Amino acid sequence: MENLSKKLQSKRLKYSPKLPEILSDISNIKIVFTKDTTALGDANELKKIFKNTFGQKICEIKKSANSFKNNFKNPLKIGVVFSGGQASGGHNVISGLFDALKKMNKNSKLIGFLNGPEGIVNCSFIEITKELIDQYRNLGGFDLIGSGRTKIETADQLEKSLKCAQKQKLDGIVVIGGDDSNTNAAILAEYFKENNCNTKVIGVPKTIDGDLKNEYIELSFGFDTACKVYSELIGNIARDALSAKKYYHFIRLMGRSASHIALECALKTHPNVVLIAEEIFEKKKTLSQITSKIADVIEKRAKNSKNYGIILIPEGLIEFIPEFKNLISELNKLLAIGEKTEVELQKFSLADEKIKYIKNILRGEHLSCFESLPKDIQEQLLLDRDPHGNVKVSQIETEKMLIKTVKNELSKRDSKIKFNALNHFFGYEGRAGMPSNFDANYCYSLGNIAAILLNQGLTGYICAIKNLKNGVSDWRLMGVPLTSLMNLEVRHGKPKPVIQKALIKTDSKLFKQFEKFREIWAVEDNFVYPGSIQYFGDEDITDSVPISLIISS
Ligand code: FBP
Repeated sequence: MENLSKKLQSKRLKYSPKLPEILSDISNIKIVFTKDTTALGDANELKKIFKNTFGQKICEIKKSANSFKNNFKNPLKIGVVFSGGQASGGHNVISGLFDALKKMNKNSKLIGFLNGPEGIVNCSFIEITKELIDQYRNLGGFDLIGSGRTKIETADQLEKSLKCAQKQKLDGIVVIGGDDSNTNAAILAEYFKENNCNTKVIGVPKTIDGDLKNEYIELSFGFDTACKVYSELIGNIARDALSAKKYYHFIRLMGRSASHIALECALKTHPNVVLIAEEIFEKKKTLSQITSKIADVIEKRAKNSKNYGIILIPEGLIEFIPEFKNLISELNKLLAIGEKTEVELQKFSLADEKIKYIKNILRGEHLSCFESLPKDIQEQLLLDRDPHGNVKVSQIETEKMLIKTVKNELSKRDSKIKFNALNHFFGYEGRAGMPSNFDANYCYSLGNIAAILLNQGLTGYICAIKNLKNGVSDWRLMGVPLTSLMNLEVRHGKPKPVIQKALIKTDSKLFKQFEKFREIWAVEDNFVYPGSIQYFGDEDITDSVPISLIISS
C-alpha cells in the first residue's frame, strides 16, 4: 500500500533537473564583471552602512576556453540555511549546491543549519551527505533542515554567528530567503568582511510571494508551484460553483503585501472579481467602495440568474486600504516587540481585554477605524508581529469581513438577491508542494550558481537567472550585489536598510492584460480549469512557466 502511494514521489526523486549547457561542465566557465551598481534609494546612507560590500559590480557566468579547474584545488566548506516561509524547490537549491560543490572538489563539505537563521546563531547544524540529499531531490518543503524567521541583528547574534562561521572554518554561507532574509544576508556579509572573517555570504531568491525581483531577478522560486496549486483549487471550485449554481466563493490567497499571486491565479482561472491591493491603494478605495464594487457584480449577475461566482482577495489587502494602512502602521509601532504597549498587552489573556486596552490607547481616526471593524478582525490585528515587524496578514480573515460587508450592502439594495457565500484561504497548501518542473530546474541551477560565486570568493551577492521564460538553454546566470536591491525604510520607528519589495505596477503589461478582460470575466462564466501540476508528458504542459514571466513589464 505504502509503495503505491509513494510511486510519484519515488519517480520524482529520480528526475534530473534540466541544466543550462554552461553548467554541464563547470570547469569551463569564467566570471565576467559587468555593470557597477548603486542602490534603489538612499545610496549615500547605505554606502556608510555597507562600507565593504556596497557598489560591487553585477557579474555573469560565461563559458570559457580556459579551464576553471585550478580554482577547485582546495575543498570548500559551506553552510546553507532556509530562512522564512516554505517555497517549493528549496531542496533542489541544496541538491544543486551539493552536486556543484562535489563536482568542484569531492572533498568539499556542505552543512545545513537547523531551523532557520537561529541555527547559525546557535551553531546547530547537520552535515548534508549524498545519502541524505538523495532522499529530498525534487520534493517540496524545507524539512531536510527546517526553516525559521529569526532575524540576525543584535550585536550578540552577529558575534555568535561570526564565532560559529570561524569555528566551523566556513568558506561560505548560502541564505535561501525572501526580501527580509536576504537583507539579513547582506548584513551578515558586511559584518563578516568588516571583522576579517573569511566566510562569504550568498543569497538565493526564495518566496512564493513573488515580490523579490528586479531587472535581474525575474522571479523568486516557489511562486510557480504555489500559483499552480492555488489555480488548480480555484478552477475546481469554479467548476463546482458553475455546477451547483448556489454559492459565491470568497477566496483569500497568500502573498503578503504584494498581489502577484492573486494576479497570476486570476490570469490562469478568470474569476468574476479579483481585488488587486496595489490598485486599491493607488485609487484610494475605501472598504465601502470595494464592497460596493463587489455588490455591483453580484447584482448584475443576479439579473442573469447567476447567483454564484468566484471572488479572489489578496492576503495583504487590508494593509492597502488607506484607512486601514494608517491604523496598521500605528499598531505596528505600538506592538513592536519590547514596546511598552506590547509588553502591557501581553499581560491580558482574553481578546476582549486586549481590545479594550488598545481602544484606550488609540486616538482620533485610528480609533474610529479600529472601532469600525468586526471583533474577530480587531483581535487578529493585535496578534504578535513577526521578527521583522510585519503584521501577520496570513491570520487576518479579510474574506470573512468582505462577506459580511457585501451581504449588508446587498440587503440594502434588494432583499431578493440570493447571496450565499463560502470563505476559503489558500496559503500553506501551496508552499510545500512537490515543485513543478520549472521550480525544480530553476532551483537546481540557483544552487549551482551559489557554489560558483562562493568558489570565486564573492560575498554580498544574490544568485539570479535571466531569460527564465525561455527554455533552460537560453538562461543567463548572474550574481547581483544585494545592496543594489536596497533602500532605507522606517521599521520600528527607525530608518533601516531593507531590500525593497517589488509590488504590482498598474501600468505594467501584465496588469493591463488583466484590466482588458476583467469586466468580461465579471459577468460571463469564462472560468478556466487548469488542473493539477503535470510532471510527465507533453513538455508544453510539464515545463510551462508563469504567465507573469511571459507577459513581463
Ligand atoms: P516569506 O516572505 O518568508 O517567503 O514567506 C511568505 C509567506 O508565505 C507569506 O505569503 C505569508 O504571509 C507568510 O509567509 C506566512 O508566515 P508564517 O509561515 O510565519 O505563518
